[in-house]
Amino acid sequence: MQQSNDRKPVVSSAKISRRNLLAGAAAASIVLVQTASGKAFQAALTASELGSEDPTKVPGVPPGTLGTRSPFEKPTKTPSDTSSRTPLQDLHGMITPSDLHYERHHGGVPAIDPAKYELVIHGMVEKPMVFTLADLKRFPSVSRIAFLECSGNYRGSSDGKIRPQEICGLTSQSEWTGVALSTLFREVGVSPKATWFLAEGGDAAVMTRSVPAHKGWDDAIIAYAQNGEAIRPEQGYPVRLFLPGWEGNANVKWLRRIELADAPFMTREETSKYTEAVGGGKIRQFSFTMDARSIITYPAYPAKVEKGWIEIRGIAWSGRGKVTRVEVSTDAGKTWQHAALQQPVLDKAITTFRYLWNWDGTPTEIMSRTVDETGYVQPFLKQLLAARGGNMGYHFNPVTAWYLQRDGLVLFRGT
Ligand SMILES: Nc1nc2c(c(=O)[nH]1)N[C@H]1C(S)=C(S)[C@@H](COP(=O)(O)O)O[C@H]1N2
Ligand SMILES: [Mo]
Repeated sequence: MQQSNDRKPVVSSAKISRRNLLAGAAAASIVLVQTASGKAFQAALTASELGSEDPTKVPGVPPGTLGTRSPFEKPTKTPSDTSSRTPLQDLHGMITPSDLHYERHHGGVPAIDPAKYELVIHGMVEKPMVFTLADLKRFPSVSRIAFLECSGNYRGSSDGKIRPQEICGLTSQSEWTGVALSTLFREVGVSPKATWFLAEGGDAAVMTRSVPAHKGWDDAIIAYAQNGEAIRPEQGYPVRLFLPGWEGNANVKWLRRIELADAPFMTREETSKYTEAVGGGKIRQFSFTMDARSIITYPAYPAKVEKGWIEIRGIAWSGRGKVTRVEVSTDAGKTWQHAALQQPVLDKAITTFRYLWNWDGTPTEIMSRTVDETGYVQPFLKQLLAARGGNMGYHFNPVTAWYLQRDGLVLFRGT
């Protein structure tokens, strides 16, 4: 929908046409059969779409067994064989709807019966133990809102036609609930000499990672819930390891075993994968912390804007702690202004930001960068490449620039 009144923010390019509306009604018929009220809703929708019914003149749809997304709204992830990406440009606020949380799996999503689920904790402990899901739920619970991000979360494009979803949609945020790993460490009596633990998944990849024991004592969660309900199968049902601020890969899903030791295990995911060249012939290993990052999600490709007031919106996060500042530039990086941060700003969590800007219609580049509480400043791509000896790889968090063309189309620009 386009707006001609240039004192108001301009709304992005999606046009509401009769065709879109009909497609929406068709989607409704598929989705809504699951609910008792589905047929009624579909009928009401079709009628109002055709303009033959005034929704204030007919009874609405009765309550159902499951809520539904409006059939007019169709945010989707973009799946490949190995991952699927969150549509960052279609979302609002700090929580990712659970069905839009990104997915990354090395051997597909396993089907695990929660009644048969067991977590073994052994190795350098006083008393090796096996926990059922019910056992885990009896321990004191903790909840925390934090982001998760794959360390392979960067893509660029030469023609500029790439959305936030493709650039960095391998990040999402949920409220995670479970038992603190430190609670279980005390239960089994972890030896003070144990400095690492192995986390092993019960999927076809039997994915394993070594994690420093201090993270287990500090803030690791053995999570069984996400955004108020049981963790989704794609996120590790019934139980995953959640390591706030640390690279996605180490957050082992479908967790079935933890082994305490005094050295890392040197698994495939920390030797041949998930290591990165840092220049000077050196390779960095066990680079767990996700660096600070941000991206403007509006206006962003494929949005088209008009001159006048635009609320620049985006998300910012840091695995090192809280976001203290997001700076926005609307003149290709020459000058920077402070964006407003939505409160509360949480530790190791996605924060939304906004900056009101009056575009005079001259082509320009807009961009954002995060500064976190450690003083770390999100770098430009050329700085990252210089520091890494020209190598691309994991842990790429460059500033993303968007080019506003004269006609208002917004295109990706590398930095
Ligand atoms: N068991 C197991 N755990 C896993 C994976 C996997 O394939 N198997 N993928 C890892 C990777 S690479 C990432 S980025 C995150 C993705 O978590 P998500 O799918 O819940 O977003 O899980 C990690 N944990
Ligand atoms: Mo990942």
